[in-house]
This record gives sequence, C-alpha cells and structure tokens, in this order.
Amino acid sequence: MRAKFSLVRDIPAKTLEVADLLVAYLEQIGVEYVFGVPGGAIEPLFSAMARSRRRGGLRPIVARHEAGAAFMADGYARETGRLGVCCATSGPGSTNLITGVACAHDNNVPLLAISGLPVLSSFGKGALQESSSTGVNSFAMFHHCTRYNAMVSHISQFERKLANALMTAHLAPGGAVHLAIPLDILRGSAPSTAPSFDLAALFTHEPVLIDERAVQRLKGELLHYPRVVFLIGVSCGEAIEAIMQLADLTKSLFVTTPDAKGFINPLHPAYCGVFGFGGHVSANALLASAPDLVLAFGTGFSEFVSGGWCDSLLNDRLVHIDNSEDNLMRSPMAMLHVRGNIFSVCERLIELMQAVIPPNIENPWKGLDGIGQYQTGITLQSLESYNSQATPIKPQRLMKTLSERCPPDTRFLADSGNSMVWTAHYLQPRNRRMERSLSHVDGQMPEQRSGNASWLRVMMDFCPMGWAIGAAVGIARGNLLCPVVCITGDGAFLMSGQEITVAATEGLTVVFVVLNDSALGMVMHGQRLAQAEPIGYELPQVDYAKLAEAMGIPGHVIHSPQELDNLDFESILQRKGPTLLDVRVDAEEVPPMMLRMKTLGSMK
Ligand SMILES: Cc1ncc(C[n+]2csc(CCOP(=O)(O)OP(=O)(O)O)c2C)c(N)n1
Repeated sequence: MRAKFSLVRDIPAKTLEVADLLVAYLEQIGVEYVFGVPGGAIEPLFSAMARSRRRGGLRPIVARHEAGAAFMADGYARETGRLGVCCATSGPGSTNLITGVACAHDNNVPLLAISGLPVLSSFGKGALQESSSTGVNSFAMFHHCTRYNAMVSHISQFERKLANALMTAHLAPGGAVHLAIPLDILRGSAPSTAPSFDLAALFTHEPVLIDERAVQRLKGELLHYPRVVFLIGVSCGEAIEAIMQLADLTKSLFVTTPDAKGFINPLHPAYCGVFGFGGHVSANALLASAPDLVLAFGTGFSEFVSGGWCDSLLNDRLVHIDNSEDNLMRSPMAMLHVRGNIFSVCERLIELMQAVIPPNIENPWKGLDGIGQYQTGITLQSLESYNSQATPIKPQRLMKTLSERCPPDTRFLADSGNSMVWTAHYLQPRNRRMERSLSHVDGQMPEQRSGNASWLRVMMDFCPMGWAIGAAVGIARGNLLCPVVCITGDGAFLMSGQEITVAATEGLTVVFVVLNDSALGMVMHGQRLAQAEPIGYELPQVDYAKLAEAMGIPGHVIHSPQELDNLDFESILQRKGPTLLDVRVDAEEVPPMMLRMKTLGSMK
C-alpha cells in the first residue's frame, strides 16, 4: 500500500516532524533561507531543511558565528521586505545570536530567531547547554531584546506560538521575535500534516489606517504655514514617492536622517542634506532658520538621527507622522501627531492639497541663500581632502571614488565606526536617477514602494561593529541583481570578517572595503576630541588582502588615490563572489563626529 503523503510535499504524513511543519510555515510566507549554525539541539530543523532543499524549498545558509547569521537575516529582511530567519543551537549558540537579534529588535527589522533546547525531560539535570531556568537561562535573555519570546513546552502549543511570533514580527512596527524549541518537540510528530493557519493571506494585507482628523488638521496647517521642511526617517521606504510628491506639491525643502539618505536622490534640488550624525551644516542651518513647520516622517528621534535631541527640531513647530507608537511617544513637544501608515497619510494629504493648492504657488524659500542647491548649498566639510591626491588616501577621497565608480544600483552598507560617518557625509552616487521623485505628472498619484529599495544602509541605534559584514551577505543573497559594497573598519573586520567566506561559498558579488588605519579609529578620534586618555585604540598592522587570499578570495591593497583609480571596478563588481579592498587610509583625518562628542560631553 502506498504511504499517505502530506501537504508538505514528498514527506509521508506519519513521518512529518514539527520541524517540517515549521519549514512549511516559513515557506508559506515566502522565506527562502534560514541563516544559522547547526548543533545538537537544533539538528531536527537542519534535517527538515535538508528535506525541503531536496524538493526545491527553503535551505540553510551556514554562517561562521551566530551573530553573523542574525546580521545576515537582518540584511536579507531589509532588502527583500520578507521575514529574516536565523537559528542556533542551545547555550552558546543562542547567546552568540543575541547581539544580532538585539540589533534587529532595536531597528524594527522583522526577524524570527529559533533556538534549540535540550529535551524537556532533561531540564534541571545538568544537560549539555541547557538554556532554560534551570541552566544558563539564555531563553530569558531574549526577553529583553525581542517583541515576543516563547518556549514551546508542548507540541500542541507549537503552531499557535509560531503564528503569534510571526504575526508580531510582521505587524507594525515589526521587530525581532524568538522561539526556543526543545529537541524532542522539534523532532516530534507534527500535530497536523499542513499549516493550520494561512499566514500568507494575512501577510499580504497591508493595513492602511490613517487618522483622518489629524490629516485634516495638518492640511489646515500646511495651507496656513508656507515654509515647511520635511525630515525623512528610516521608516519611509515604502512611502518615499508619496513623500517626495507631497514635498513637490507644497514646495517644501527636505533633509534626511543618516539612515534614510539611501531612499532619496542626493542630487534632488530641494534636498538640503543629512541631519544628525555625520550630517551637513546646510541641514542644520535649514532647521535653525526657524521654518514654520517641520514634518518628521518615520523616525524615533534617537540620538544620532535627532542631532543629539536638537532644540531646532524638537519643538512646537514639529508635526510627527508615524505608524509606530514607540516613535510617537518620543515627541511629546510636537504640535501634532499624525498616526497611521505613512504612505496612506501622504496619499490622502496629496489628494486634499491638490484640490486646494493653486498649481503655480510661489516658492516660499526664494531668496534663502545656499539652501536647496545641493552642489553649492550643501557644505561638505574638508573639500580639499575629498579631492585630495595625497598618500595615504584620505577616507573622504575614497568615498568620492566609490560614489563615482560604482553603478547607481549599488547597495552600500556602512559599518559601525568611522565608516558610518564618512558615508553619511560624503557618499553620493553619481547619476542616480529617481525620476518620479524629481517631478510628477500633475494629478498622478504616487506608487507605494516595497519599502526595501535603499542604496545606503547605515545603522543608527544599536550599532554593533561587524553588522555591515553579515548584513551585506544577507542583502546580496536577497538581491542578486545589484552589486553590494560593504564599507567597514579593520577593527570590525577583525571581529566579524570571517563571514566573508559565506559570500564566497554562496558566490555573491560583495566588495568588502576595509578602511585600514591600524586603529579603532572612531575610538581614537573620540578620545582626542574629548581630550580623554589615548588608550586601547591601537590595532596590529594586518594585510587584509592576504587574509582574504588565504580564504580563496581576491584581495587588493590600495595605498594611493592612483591605485584606487586604476582598479578595475567593473570586473570586480561583476565577479560572482566577494572581493576585498584593503585601503590604507589616512588615520589622521578627523571624521565629522562632533555631534557624538557634544552629547557624550553634555549628558549628566
Ligand atoms: C560590538 C561593538 N563593540 C564596541 C563598539 C564601540 N565602537 C564603536 S566604533 C569602534 C571602533 C571601530 O573601529 P574600526 O572597525 O577599525 O573602524 P574605524 O572607526 O577605525 O573606521 C568601537 C570599538 C561597538 N560599536 N560595537
């Protein structure tokens, strides 16, 4: 007699394990990869992935360290708009995972972390790597860095807890969730032969709720107050076209937070630069010019994105537009909160404003010198370093060359350290076209984007060194069409550089640009600027190109601007596999990080 087959294809129903059902749920919502490191307690999940892989389903990508796995899942989620999934075994596997999970949590990145546990009956007996309340309780540690954290202690709980976790990760504001699953449950017989819940249907429905009364009031304010500045934050990805259209319509100027710079065209004539860490004087000047209204979209006003909680931003001329309560509670001084899906709010405002604004209203900013003209108005600091031919190469000059030589669709990432400051200030891809953001056909409504198209990813809140290295692998895995350039420091590379071998195994086009200054540069400059003791920042001189070559990855040492200019970027950016550029940068160049010094020094 033929075995009865389940809805999870090709697996006889009687041998279907909970781990197979877990895989079926992940596939149902479009997950293609689980990033992780195997181990005894999580083995049934890897076995289930081996079965799914054979039938063309999702598969594991094995990272070298569990934090790297979580960073990869984070990058994959940011790029694809899908759920990022990572896994680890119990004990040290799960504690290693925590930094990456905390990072996703702090940045509202939808991420599911799955950790194994020893079999339930062994709890309290000193089982290897026990991670519940009777061992090193790593399960509890996740409580502080997730939106949902549950242990599955009975097979019948499994689907409900998984569904709760997935929905929590998905629903706004989204974030990291964790399920700890004991080994015997993971390999136990699945309670049903196919997922009981159709999460795919729930996941495809985007909530469009808006606060109509607040929108009507904002329309009134916009008609009353002409000089408006938009501050565009990191949650604006899906709404960016609508925001740009609203800016056009209301003749508003706009600035971005550092982590939202990647959504916009930095050559847009109404763009006045980055506000916040590593930002531009022009953006500060614009806010300091006391505009009538500042419309802040999708931002939580944390230290780096608010210019150290700057008074010129956080005052009663602020209108805060967001779908996240967590963000809205950070602006009690605002004159108005408009709660709702940012795209829907903008779409509605455009509709309302189009009906009342005359087509050729006068530019309310006319006569304001230097504002709104990027090339002349945005004052890049140290222009001589930006254009310098000196050796060692100036980091500013490196940013200029990367901007010019990488194609417009390149995905850049900047790691924690000086890289984030250099990129926020100096990176601006040439010829980047976002046609519909530059001018709109009258009456045509904007499109909602998938929310994931950003040419630059910079981490603003949790900021772990090495995040960009793992996230670059995840972004490249999620998008094979665009080259990925990861800008990182030598300190971060010594911490997490081993993940470059995952890019090699997967054949992913990622260029790792290591700013080699033989120092924890941000620490060194921070100590100097704060006149603190110079200590603990030195790093050994390492040849990172040779290190890469030892891993079978092409590496180039770049000493001078000439060597950089002579590099064959075209073939490097087409290579199906990673390349490492060990760029010997001038360690003495001071990054524009005074903001951080100001807040470190002034906070009591
Ligand atoms: C995991 C982690 N440890 C420590 C820090 C604090 N920190 C921030 S930047 C930095 C130095 C980074 O040095 P490097 O990677 O060499 O980059 P550079 O600043 O020299 O460009 C340190 C230690 C951090 N952000 N993350």
